[in-house]
Amino acid sequence: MMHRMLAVVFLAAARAQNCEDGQTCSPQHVSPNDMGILMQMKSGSASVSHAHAHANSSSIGTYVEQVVNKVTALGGSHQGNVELAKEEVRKLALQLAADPNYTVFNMSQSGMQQAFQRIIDEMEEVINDTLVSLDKDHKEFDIMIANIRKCGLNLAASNVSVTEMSPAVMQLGLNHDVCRNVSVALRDANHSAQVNYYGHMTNANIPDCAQNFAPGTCPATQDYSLEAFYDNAIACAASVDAWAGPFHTTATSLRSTHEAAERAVIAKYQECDQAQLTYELGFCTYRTELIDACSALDNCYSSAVDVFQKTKELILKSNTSRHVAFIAARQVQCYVRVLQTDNLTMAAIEACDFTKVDTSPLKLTVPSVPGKPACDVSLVAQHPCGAAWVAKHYQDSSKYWVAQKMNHRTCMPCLDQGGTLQIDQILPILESARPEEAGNSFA
Ligand SMILES: *[C@@H]1O[C@H](CO)[C@@H](O)[C@H](O)[C@H]1NC(C)=O
Ligand SMILES: *[C@@H]1O[C@H](CO)[C@@H](O)[C@H](O)[C@H]1NC(C)=O
Ligand SMILES: *[C@@H]1O[C@H](CO)[C@@H](O)[C@H](O)[C@H]1NC(C)=O
Ligand SMILES: *[C@@H]1O[C@H](CO)[C@@H](O)[C@H](O)[C@H]1NC(C)=O
Ligand SMILES: *[C@@H]1O[C@H](CO)[C@@H](O)[C@H](O)[C@H]1NC(C)=O
Ligand SMILES: *[C@@H]1O[C@H](CO)[C@@H](O)[C@H](O)[C@H]1NC(C)=O
Ligand SMILES: *[C@@H]1O[C@H](CO)[C@@H](O)[C@H](O)[C@H]1NC(C)=O
Ligand SMILES: *[C@@H]1O[C@H](CO)[C@@H](O)[C@H](O)[C@H]1NC(C)=O
Ligand SMILES: CC(=O)N[C@H]1CO[C@H](CO)[C@@H](O)[C@@H]1O
Repeated sequence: MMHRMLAVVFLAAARAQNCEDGQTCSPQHVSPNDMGILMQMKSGSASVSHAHAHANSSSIGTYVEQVVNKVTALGGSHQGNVELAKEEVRKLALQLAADPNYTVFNMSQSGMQQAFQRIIDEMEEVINDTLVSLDKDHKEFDIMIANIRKCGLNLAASNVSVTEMSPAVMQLGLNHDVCRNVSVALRDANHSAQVNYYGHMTNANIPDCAQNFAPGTCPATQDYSLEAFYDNAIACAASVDAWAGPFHTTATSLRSTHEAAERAVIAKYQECDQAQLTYELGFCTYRTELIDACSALDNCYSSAVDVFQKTKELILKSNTSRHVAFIAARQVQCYVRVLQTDNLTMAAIEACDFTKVDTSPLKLTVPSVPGKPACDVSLVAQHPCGAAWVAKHYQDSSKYWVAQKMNHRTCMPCLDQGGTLQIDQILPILESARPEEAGNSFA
């Protein structure tokens, strides 16, 4: 008796709940026919005759059958329908449980087992749909994470050094410094060779007597006899002869040494100017590649993350509706099993509560977004021929060749974004640069 009272209260509460939901208010939802059957069920007597019992059992059977047909029609993949189906079956279970006369109706013999099984199967399909959808969402996450990672792979495949200055470009800078270093010694060698050569020529030390030879003649002096004069001329010629050979040998040697030294230093300057140009072009090429690579990474990464975030929002919504459908489907199966097994106790009905449904198969694992790989354009913030770049690479007196006041050629600036030379960068450089073909000055 206690049991029954409880059940009736529970049923009322369930109906009130349905009305609040705005889904299944009893007046609209339970047809007049259903209500009639319900009335019959409720007015049925515990001590009915066999005939009566049979007749009322049939009525209960008809009612159950109607609900089951309705639920079968409501079943399927639509999640809202699963919720409605759940309400119908739950209500049926509650109504039957509330009626002590129900015991005269044996559900397991009602010939509705097939219909029950169909509902259970349909709910299994709904559940399978949610699991398939979960799997699809996990695969979607995998693809999106792979796409984000691909941005980093593209960057690595570009072979551009993105976290430190390109070693190849640094090597070009070193080549240039080494060349200028070597040119210091060649410049000094040329200077000494010229000093030696000019010194030899300006201090010729021609024997004094040679001054007495007028052009094309022997020296003519009235004081001497012709013989004495000739003897003097021959003696003078001997001293000039002794002087001229070594003078000539040394002079030609010093001259060719100086010429060789000058050729060598000129060749080295040209080589160093070329090394400088190669360095500047190499730097600018690297700069363009780095900027392009970092900007490609930015675009790739931000759009891949954007896709991830937007899709994640959809997936989270889908997660919520999956849970609703999954739980409702499991509850429908639970209520139907209560009916199927003639186990219409409140304990059995309450065991079908949504809180009792195990949703662990629906666990959605949201991956975390892989971080953006480093790509550092600040490595090329200073570049040819910005003042800071030139100061660091060509004007830093801690460099041997700079301290030795070796000049460099006019810096070739990088192309700007539009592909043109940045003339305003050249002008200040021109002033500090070595004028074309002018000799290097000494300290
Ligand atoms: C059960 O059936 C008996 C006899 O048919 C009837 O007297 C009684 O009121 C019924 N009980 C309910 C709760 O409908
Ligand atoms: C229902 O029918 C089954 C099978 O005939 C029987 O075992 C069971 O006791 C019956 N239950 C009731 C409540 O009559
Ligand atoms: C649901 O999935 C399980 C396992 O994936 C499978 O065995 C079963 O046949 C499926 N049921 C339906 C109704 O699709
Ligand atoms: C990157 O470097 C590797 C090995 O040094 C080379 O095999 C590959 O072709 C390079 N890729 C590009 C795009 O330059
Ligand atoms: C240039 O020469 C100086 C002095 O010999 C030396 O200390 C320095 O390492 C050299 N620099 C390079 C780049 O070779
Ligand atoms: C060689 O040295 C001399 C003397 O310092 C200088 O005048 C001349 O310009 C130098 N030659 C070159 C090519 O630098
Ligand atoms: C998926 O939905 C369930 C039920 O609303 C919730 O408990 C769970 O936290 C959600 N999962 C994620 C990853 O948000
Ligand atoms: C009936 O329901 C109760 C409560 O959930 C459960 O413990 C019992 O096993 C069920 N009996 C059958 C035959 O399903
Ligand atoms: C006792 C009782 O209410 N019996 C009912 C059983 O069902 C028939 C109709 O099928 C009614 O006429 C009886 O009154």
